[in-house]
Amino acid sequence: MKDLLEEARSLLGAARRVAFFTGAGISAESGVPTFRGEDGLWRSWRAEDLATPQAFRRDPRLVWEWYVWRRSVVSACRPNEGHLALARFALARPGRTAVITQNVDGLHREAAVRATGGADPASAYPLELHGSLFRDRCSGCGARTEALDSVDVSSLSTLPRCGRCGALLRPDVVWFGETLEAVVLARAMAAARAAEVCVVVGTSTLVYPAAYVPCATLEAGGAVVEVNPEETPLSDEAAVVLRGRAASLLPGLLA
Ligand code: BJW
Ligand code: ZN
Repeated sequence: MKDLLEEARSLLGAARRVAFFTGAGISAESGVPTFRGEDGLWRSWRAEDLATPQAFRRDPRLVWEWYVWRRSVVSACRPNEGHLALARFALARPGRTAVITQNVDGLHREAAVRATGGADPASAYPLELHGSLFRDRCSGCGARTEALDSVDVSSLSTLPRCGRCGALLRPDVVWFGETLEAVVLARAMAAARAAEVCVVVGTSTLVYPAAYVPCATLEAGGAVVEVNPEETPLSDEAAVVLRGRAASLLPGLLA
């Protein structure tokens, strides 16, 4: 492992531009559940019942109930040493580092704010491909708002509605069958193409089009470094695979 860590460090040292592509695994050690692991969310709930526009049309109360629970779980979680190491790396290389995440938990952003100690954290803010758990969006007109402090899920009539058009509000996340925000996806793909190294952390790389992000680095002649305790479909393509947990490995990799 020491040799592999050194190999990955030298790839990063030689790279002018670096992209990070992260998934649920980077937040696992903060206490945020992943989706597909042993204790993953999709082991206890069916994505079709909760994370599709059809599910929201069928039973918006049920979907809201699940997201209120998710918000309460994630609100109690703080960034771990992996998020913080990544944020420090990005802040030290403004304009040369892109943080691209599938996560909706806001922990990269919080890590950036913590790591600056008051200076401008923006260069370590992530591109959030799947939205944010802490924003709402109108299911009618699309207007976005900060997440409400509390949502009354006791009945359909108490669910939050848009102040502009009266349609139901929903969490501003990307469900299966929905398109990702085109500008955000385009910026992520451009950053991945421009990067000599893409560090892929804690994602099963099963969900598309997000999983095309590291492919863009590979197609442009760059290298992938994978940090994950388990094998993924991307592992064979990676120049270096670091088998282990993000919060343990990233501080050493990125110091
Ligand atoms: C650790 C660790 C530690 C553990 N340290 N690591 C092309 C091919 C095939 C299918 C499709 C395709 N194009 C589109 C599709 C369909 C679909 C899709 O991808 N399906 C596949 C699953 C088969 N995609 C979509 O529907 C997307 N939309 C779209 O394509 O629109 C165009 C279109 C429109 C209409 C019709 C047709 C096309 C949208 C996808 C939206 C995904 N949304 C979710 C929910 C977000 C909201 C919420 O959170 O509630 O996003 S699903 C869920 O999966 C979430 C995640 O962001 C995403 C990825 O999961 P992730 O992060 O990889 O987590 P896990 O759990 O899978 O993996 C964790 C990893 O961490 C594991 O590898 C562990 O080993 C590791 N780990 N501990 C480091 N400590
Ligand atoms: Zn509206």
